[in-house]
Amino acid sequence: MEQPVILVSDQAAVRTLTLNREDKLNAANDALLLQLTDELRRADADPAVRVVVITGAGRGFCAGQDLGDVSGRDMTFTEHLNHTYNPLVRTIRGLSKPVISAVNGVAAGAGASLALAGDIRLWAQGASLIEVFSNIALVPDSGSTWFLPRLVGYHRAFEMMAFAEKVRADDALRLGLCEQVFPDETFRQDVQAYAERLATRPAHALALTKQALGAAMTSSLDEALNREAELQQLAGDHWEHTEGVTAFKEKRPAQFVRAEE
Ligand code: LHQ
Repeated sequence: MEQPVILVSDQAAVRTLTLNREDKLNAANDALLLQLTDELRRADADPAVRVVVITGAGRGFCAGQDLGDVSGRDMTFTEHLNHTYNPLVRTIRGLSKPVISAVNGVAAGAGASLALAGDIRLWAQGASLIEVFSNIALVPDSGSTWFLPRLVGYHRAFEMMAFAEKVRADDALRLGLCEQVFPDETFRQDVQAYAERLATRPAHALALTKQALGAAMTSSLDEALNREAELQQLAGDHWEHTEGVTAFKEKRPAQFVRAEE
C-alpha cells in the first residue's frame, strides 16, 4: 500500500502534520502540497485544535519541489505556483490558529519558504535552510522573497539567494530565522511541549493578534493604530479578557481553555 504523503496526529489540542516522503527529504509533489493545504483548513475548522505543527518525517524537513516530478507537466510555472504553493502559504498565514514550522532537518527551496512561513519557527540543532533556487537558476518563490528580507534585510537576503549556502541552526537563531533551537535527540518532544504551552494561551486573542500583525506588515502606522483599536474591541468583549483580568485580581493563573470550546 502507498504511504500517505501527509501524516496527521493529535495530542493535547496540538495537531501535527508531518510531510511524509522521507526518501526524498520530503520534497513536495502536488499531492503533498494540496493535502497539506486541506489538512490546515481542516485543523482551522476543528474546535479541538488550538495549535498546528508542520514538520517532516526522517532527516529532512522539506527539500522543496520534487525535481523528479516537474518534467512533462501540463502546467506553466506560474500555474503550478498558483495551484499549489501559493494557496498553501496563504492558508498558513491566514489560519486563525498559530502554525509552528518545526524544522527537523534540511529546508531547501520552497521548503525553506515553508520553514519561514510559520508564525513560530522551532529548529532542531542539526536543521539547516538553503535558498537553493539559484542552483537551478530559478527565482525564490512560495514567499521567500517576502519573508527573508523582512527577517535579515534586503542585502543579506540577496546574498543568501545568490550563493544558496546552507544556514545552520546557530546562525539561523542569530539571524532571526527561528525562535528556538532544540537538541536533535529531544526535538519532537520539545516541539510538542512548546506547542502544548502555546495551546494554553488565549486562542481568540492570538487569532486577532495574528490578524493584526499580518496586516501591519504591509500597512502604515496610522492604519495599524486604527486596526488595533477595532480588534481590541473584539478582544475586550470576549470572555478570555474577563478571565484574564479576573485571574489577575484573584492572583491565580488565567484559565484560557474551556471545555465547551
Ligand atoms: C530530492 C530532492 C528534490 C527530488 C533531495 N527532488 N529528490 C516551484 C515550482 C515549480 C518548479 C520548481 O520549483 C519550485 C520551487 C522549488 O522548491 S525549486 C527548488 C527545488 N529543490 C532543490 O533544488 C533542492 C535539491 N536538493 C538538494 O539540493 C539536496 O538534496 C539538499 C541540499 C536538500 C540535501 O542534500 P543532502 O543532505 O546531501 O541529501 P541528498 O542530496 O543526498 O538527498 C537525499 C535524497 O533525496 C536523494 O535521493 P537518493 O535516491 O539519491 O538517495 C535526492 O535525490 C533526494 N532529493 N531533494 N528536491
